[in-house]
Amino acid sequence: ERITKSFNFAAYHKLETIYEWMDTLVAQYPNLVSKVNIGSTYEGRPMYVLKFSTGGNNRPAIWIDTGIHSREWVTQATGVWTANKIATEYGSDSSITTLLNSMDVFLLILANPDGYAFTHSNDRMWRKTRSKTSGSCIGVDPNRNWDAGFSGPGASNYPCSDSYHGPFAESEVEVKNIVNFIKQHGQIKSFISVHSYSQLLMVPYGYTCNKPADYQELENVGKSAASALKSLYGTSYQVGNICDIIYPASGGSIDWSYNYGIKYSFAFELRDTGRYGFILPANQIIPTAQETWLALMHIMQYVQAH
Ligand code: ING
Ligand code: ZN
Repeated sequence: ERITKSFNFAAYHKLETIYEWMDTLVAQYPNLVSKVNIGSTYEGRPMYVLKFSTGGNNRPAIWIDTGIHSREWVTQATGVWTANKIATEYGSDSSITTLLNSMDVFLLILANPDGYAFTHSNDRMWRKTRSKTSGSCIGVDPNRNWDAGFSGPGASNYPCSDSYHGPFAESEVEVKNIVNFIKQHGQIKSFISVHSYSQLLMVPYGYTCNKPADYQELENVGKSAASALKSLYGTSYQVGNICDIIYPASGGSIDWSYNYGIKYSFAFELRDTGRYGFILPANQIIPTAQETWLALMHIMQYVQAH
């Protein structure tokens, strides 16, 4: 109890600290939170998904990942805050309670553990995995490596590029582990991937500017979620399809999840719009997480009702 209570949610933490904190959360809320090891990374680190469940048998579920790009530190920090929010307020917050009485939530806070460790040890601006393919450059962009328009527009063939798509789709074990988990689960109704920065709430597609069949519904949900987010601190988000709102980007996770059949596929770009960019001051972690929570909750409640 003491460890969870004394954890500083307003600071950026190393991988080991976050992994230890996850254990304290599971220990404190054993009937609600468990840890699922979905496989190991290229460098052999475990990938832990926090499962929030009040029972049932493979209930319909929400997937949320943060930190697939390791340098986007406010996303992993938001993941930690969000996990704590869900665990501590189940039973008192009526929207969390109602949600978890019919659905499960899976939260992968460190979607790129090797990259995250590297941002602490060597290069704060590292984005990719740490896999070795050919030549001297290291790493693949794990958000260009999914099997959706793979190697198309907005991805690089060049292994030294920050947007290198990799030698083949799902070449990155971190991506493959997530794909295996989602397929094996079979009941994921919403797939939400959290990036920073730019203050955007995006829906498919990135590999084409053609809009998906469900575009209008997704845009409407996104706009309502963005207005809920804005209600707290006035932070403005734009909402739209990846290709039009940011840039063409192939091999992205939410394009894969949408085409796989998970209709409610969204990607966030959290604060800010560039003043600090990836190096967002730690005093913005909690406000960012709090406002993002309102958007996440809006999406999750919509999914629950549909
Ligand atoms: N932006 C995302 C990127 O991978 C994105 C934008 C999201 C593209 C979802 C495709 C799918 O480039 C950042 N900041 O990483
Ligand atoms: Zn990113």
